[in-house]
Amino acid sequence: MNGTGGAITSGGVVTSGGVVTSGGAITSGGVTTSGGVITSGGVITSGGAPRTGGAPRTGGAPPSGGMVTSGGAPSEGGVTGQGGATKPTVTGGGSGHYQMENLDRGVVAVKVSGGVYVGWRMFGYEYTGTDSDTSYNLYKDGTKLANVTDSTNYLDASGTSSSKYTVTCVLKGTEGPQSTAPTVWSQQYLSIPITSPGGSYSANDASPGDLDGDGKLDIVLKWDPSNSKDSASSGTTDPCMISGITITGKQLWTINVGMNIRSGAHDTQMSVFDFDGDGKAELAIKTAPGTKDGTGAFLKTGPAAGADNAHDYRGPNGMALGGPEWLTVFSGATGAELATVDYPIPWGQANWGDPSATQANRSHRYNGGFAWVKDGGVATGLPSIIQQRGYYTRLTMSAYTFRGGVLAKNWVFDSSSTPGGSAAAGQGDHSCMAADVDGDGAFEIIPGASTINSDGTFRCATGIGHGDAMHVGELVPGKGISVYSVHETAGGGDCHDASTCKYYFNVTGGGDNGRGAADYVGVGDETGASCSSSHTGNLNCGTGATVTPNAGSNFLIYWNADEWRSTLNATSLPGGVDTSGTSGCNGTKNTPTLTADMLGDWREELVARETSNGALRVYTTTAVTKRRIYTLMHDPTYRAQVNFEQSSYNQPPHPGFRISPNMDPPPVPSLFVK
Ligand SMILES: [Ca+2]
Ligand SMILES: [Ca+2]
Ligand SMILES: [Ca+2]
Ligand SMILES: [Ca+2]
Repeated sequence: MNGTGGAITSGGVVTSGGVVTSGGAITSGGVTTSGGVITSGGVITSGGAPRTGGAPRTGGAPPSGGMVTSGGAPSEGGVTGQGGATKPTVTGGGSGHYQMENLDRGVVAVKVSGGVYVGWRMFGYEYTGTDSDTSYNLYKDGTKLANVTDSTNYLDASGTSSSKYTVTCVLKGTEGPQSTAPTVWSQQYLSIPITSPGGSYSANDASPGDLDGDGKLDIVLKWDPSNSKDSASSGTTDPCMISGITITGKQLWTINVGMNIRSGAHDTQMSVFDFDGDGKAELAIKTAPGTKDGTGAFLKTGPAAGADNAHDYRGPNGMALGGPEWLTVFSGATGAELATVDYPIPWGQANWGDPSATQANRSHRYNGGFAWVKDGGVATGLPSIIQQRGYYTRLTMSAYTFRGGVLAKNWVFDSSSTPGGSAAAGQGDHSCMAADVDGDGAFEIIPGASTINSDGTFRCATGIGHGDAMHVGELVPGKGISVYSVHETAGGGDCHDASTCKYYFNVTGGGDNGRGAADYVGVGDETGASCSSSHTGNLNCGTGATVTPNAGSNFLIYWNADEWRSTLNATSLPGGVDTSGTSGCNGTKNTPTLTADMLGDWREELVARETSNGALRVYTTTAVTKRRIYTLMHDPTYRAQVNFEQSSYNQPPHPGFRISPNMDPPPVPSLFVK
């Protein structure tokens, strides 16, 4: 029910006053008894987020003003200047700003030639900034083996393949609960069996999330048919399929995206995170008539109700033109449709830069992920689904929330209509990333040569135009978030400040520069990361001076005992780790299925597909390190970028702080987990 006053029992919108018993949104005044959003005034009795004022009785996060009558704790090291920033009562840990994942200890044990390597997670809220506050007790077969103070890994020289390792955290003298004990791996990877949805399909990109709420990160896997197409090419494809698979190998569901959305790197972009804060991740993607959810049913909510699911909307080049376009949130646990709304920006008319005869290439260019952007202009620390359409000319970016069962527009940026936004037209790459570029507790969105503010307004653009590859992180020490991008038309590449779009260096010429990477990868100068590409060589990201360390042009992985990051092509791990039987993805791009801190200590795991597509393998390092960092999945910048990693031309995630041998202590992350 929509309108003034009134009551809705679930979902829906009331524009003023009224009562919502679950989910739903009231734009002013009113009461919601659980979940829901009130944009001004009003009362929420549990959960929910009133945008200004308002009084959630338990839990809830009043982002400005307001009060919490029970539970709640002032954020620590989080947002200042918002006034009254408080956070929900949490049982899982942390009392800070960002809603993050309640992960388990992630203990891995691997049989190695010198015994058993054991690694585990430090949670973000176990790090106070004072190293001596936190240590870990490692137990073997129930007996304490060691108190580990300088790292979160250990080599047990007397370990055997039947040893059982558990870990506790000792925080300011208090020992916490025991972790569960993993089975010791007999090789350097965990094998996860997967089932192809058909003979022509290969396992493609993946994004992690805790689908079943047990604290273990699971995998949302995109399946690519052999006839998938780049958006610049004509022709029909078999449908894109997406599977949910637990890390223990349980096949949860498969979604069939259907004939009206083509298969290709630029089409289906997977937003994966716990959007409603119930402890389980959801998946959000663009959908259309013909999409079947993970239960095998056609979509049926919102605009999908009564749709003609047999209708073929594809035009002469194989891409849908003018048919219904939707955004759907699916349950990560069951694959079931939870909510469907119209896609934020429809295909529409000839304003994408496409020639009128085809009308599809540039309008069917998408990116997607999630970020903690502002809600109603306020940094709530709550996640939004991010979906981008267009970047060659018209560039649009949309933020949607899914809370209390309601999928709702947060904001939409459109270079064609947002005030000042025309400067972002054409300023996007074949990827998208997110980071808080101004330290106000809300993420800006970085499509490439432009930055969109966390409230959906325009922030800045370099004007250099489109490029194929982009890296976003602390590439210049002490200077916050910077962006390295290679250039297509302009040639060369640049590194610029993500907050102001001012160049640290800008090199042009030499034609289309299709690949590039940036990070601290090797012995030498730590005054800047290496911004590398085959066209420009290796340049100090802060000065543009030629340097020696080569960051390559593909992926990167934290793997070694020291803090330098390693280059990663396809599935070729550093140090000659045997990855035979695995393959990269996406043709000449040759990207891994996924790199992320999935298990063990802060260093990254490689998730690789077996060439046969019969399994995914999760490789973990066994190089003992003396460096302790909390799990990178509790660094907000890294966590958001892990989700954007799968988008279009995959790019590796970067943390929000510099990791290299002479690094500063990591920042204390401000987070809470359910
Ligand atoms: Ca799980
Ligand atoms: Ca959820
Ligand atoms: Ca910000
Ligand atoms: Ca790890």
